[in-house]
Amino acid sequence: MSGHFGDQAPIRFAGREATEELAFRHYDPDALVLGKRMEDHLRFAVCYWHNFVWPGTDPFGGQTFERPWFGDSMEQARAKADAAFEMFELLGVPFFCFHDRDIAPEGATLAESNTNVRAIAELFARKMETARVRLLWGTANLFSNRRYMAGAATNPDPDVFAYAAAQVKNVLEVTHELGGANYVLWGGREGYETLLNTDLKRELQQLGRFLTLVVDHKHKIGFPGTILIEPKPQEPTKHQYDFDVAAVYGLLKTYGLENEVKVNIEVGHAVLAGHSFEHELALASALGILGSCDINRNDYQSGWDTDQFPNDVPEVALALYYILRAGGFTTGGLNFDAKLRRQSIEPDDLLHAHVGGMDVCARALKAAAAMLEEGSLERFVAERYAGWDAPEARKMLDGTYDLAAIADYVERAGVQPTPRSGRQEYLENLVNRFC
Ligand code: XLS
Ligand code: NI
Ligand code: NI
Repeated sequence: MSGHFGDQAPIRFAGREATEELAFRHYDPDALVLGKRMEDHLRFAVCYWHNFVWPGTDPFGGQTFERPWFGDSMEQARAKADAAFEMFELLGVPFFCFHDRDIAPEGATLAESNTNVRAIAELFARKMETARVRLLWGTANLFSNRRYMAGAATNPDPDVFAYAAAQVKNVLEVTHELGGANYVLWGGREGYETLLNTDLKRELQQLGRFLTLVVDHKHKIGFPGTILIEPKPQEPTKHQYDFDVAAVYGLLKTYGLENEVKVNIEVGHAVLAGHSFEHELALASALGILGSCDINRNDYQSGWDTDQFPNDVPEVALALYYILRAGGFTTGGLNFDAKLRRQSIEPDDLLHAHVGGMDVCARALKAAAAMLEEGSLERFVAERYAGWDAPEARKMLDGTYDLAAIADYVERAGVQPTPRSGRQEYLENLVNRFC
């Protein structure tokens, strides 16, 4: 059948020697890595918005993509769904993700918008009877419409809070009905531009209440998926309340939600926050809130969210190393929240982008698994902290010793710390042997 992607056949694993351009050279869904199928480790998802909605604009230029489904009618929304499912099948990805406003046009009222979303969700459900793609997560767009210019949950106007809550209720229910594995809340505009017009304390309380409402509703409808917050430090608002993993954890603790909500960590957002991706992953894992990832990268020279497809194997390998160490994904996965460059206007540019990204992640997975199996990295860290197994060291942590007892111990035992090398260069060389 000829569709948006012409007569392109489904893209298959053909190995390193593949001669066709559109083939997987490393991503072999059934290959076992650490005893688990590659597909089940990586849990790739394609995002609806950048691929099928974004017109290719930049701050200086308008639309560059000409997709037949661009427009505001339900007929175009259905054509868009056809193209999306065609691409999911060609790539063989196990998951996709969407915002309510990606899939269906906004109506004059919320009721009308919700009806549109539902109609397309029903179309998805019918397509999913035969397609193998599943829903990784759904989310509500609480940032594009001008009503949200001063935030959604953190808006000074309670009517906006109410509207956003009603919108989330609809998408959470649709996500549940489609068997979604997670529901994502990205802060969108939950932040502020200037303190001069902002009651920061009140806005944080509103945000806490909003999150609690979402979690309560999840339980009420019996949604078994995970609620995820996606941290981002700036863009769109100057000061975002969900700046990074640490800030989100603080919010969750404050509102007693640390066992209810996890994080969806995006590479580019981590970089914008002045962290590395693996820092955010390791911290989330240490705090018990590692949920899922948006695996698009940023340009290191540009100070904004450029949402590019991953293409740096060592960078992704380190990230996957920490994901594997955390036990891998349960409900989460790797979502390509990535967009083409605006000159890539051919339909098959979308395929090349995803195939490349999936192959990079597959190579990185193999490298990360090898690092873990070989074990030197883990051993080095374990040995570095081995002193803490000594009885006197334990007493300092378990409460046996107070400050005075520790001082006593230092005197009694003649404690004299000896500095040891952190061996960073040796460890970096070690990592490079696997990538
Ligand atoms: C924006 C975010 C957004 C979320 C979903 O920077 O990455 O795309 O992933 O709302
Ligand atoms: Ni982003
Ligand atoms: Ni994202």
